[in-house]
Amino acid sequence: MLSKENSVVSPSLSITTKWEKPPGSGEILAGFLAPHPPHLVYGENPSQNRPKSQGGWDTLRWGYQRCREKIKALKPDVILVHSPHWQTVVGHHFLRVPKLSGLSVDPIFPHLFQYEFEMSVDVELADACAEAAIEQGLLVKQMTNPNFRVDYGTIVSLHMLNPDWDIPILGISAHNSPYYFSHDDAQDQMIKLGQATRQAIEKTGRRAVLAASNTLSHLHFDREPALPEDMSQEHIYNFEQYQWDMKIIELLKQGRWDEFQRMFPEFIEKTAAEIKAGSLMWMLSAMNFPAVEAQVHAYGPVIGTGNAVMEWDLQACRSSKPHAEGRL
Ligand code: 2X7
Ligand code: FE2
Repeated sequence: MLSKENSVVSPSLSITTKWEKPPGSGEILAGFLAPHPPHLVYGENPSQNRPKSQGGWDTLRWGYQRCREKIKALKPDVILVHSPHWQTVVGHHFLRVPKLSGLSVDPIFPHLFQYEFEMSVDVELADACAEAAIEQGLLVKQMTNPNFRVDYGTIVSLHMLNPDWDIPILGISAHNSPYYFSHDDAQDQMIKLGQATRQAIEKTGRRAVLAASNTLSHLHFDREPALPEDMSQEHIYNFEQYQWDMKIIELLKQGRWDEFQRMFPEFIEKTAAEIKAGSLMWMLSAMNFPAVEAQVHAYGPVIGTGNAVMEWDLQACRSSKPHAEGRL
């Protein structure tokens, strides 16, 4: 357990931490590309969401169903999620309140998402991540406001992966300032944040699952059908966006990381891809750009955007090929 005087609240503190679990025993079990259109929760009709639907976006929801079963079987200690809709201008922030609850509303789609959330946060891991990120030279802050309203990106990905909410979580913000400066600088920061996350997971002995809360192509329609879940109206924005998504999914699936990194800026430019926010790069870096074939559980449009639900099963890979992990 972290003692109070050792907790990380500011990058300027120098910290010596003591952890409950033996160091070095933690590992990342799996990573998921877990897009967060609020439509998916709306389509599920969970008790926490006030608006009610007649379903919709089934292919994506079926894909998430398979991920849930996998996560249940893995029994992780924690699920970490990086969300583009928790935007922080000064530094990378970590949720650091043990219990959070409240109402989260999507500002663009309030008629689809008004969700009463309740979650347990792994604050020890938040401290370890902050400490490791500071060592990487990143600007970091801990989010300690007990009344903090968690963003819909964090909630949708987590709900779709674990609707029982019986696993502690750790939310990480999207520090968007680097994007104003340069694309390369921004993604370099996400690579460092990923490395720091991995170090913290190992150090604290956590068995962790990661979630990158990102849509791929992000051009979307500016009008909704009268019934948002009318699937006869739903399709990808245009053929070019679809082709881009397929190209990127293939590279991700096969772990062709050099090509992926080369294409990344053009993909963002041509499709306004939400991976610009860095969630996917953070997760790939935390997983050390694994030489593992990823599983595509689903691909589908939401109001024209391209969404893939994908899984990197590192644990299965470790048991079959102990040296296969880590290409970069
Ligand atoms: O935040 C989103 C998104 N990324 C994609 C589609 C629709 C709504 O919200
Ligand atoms: Fe989004």
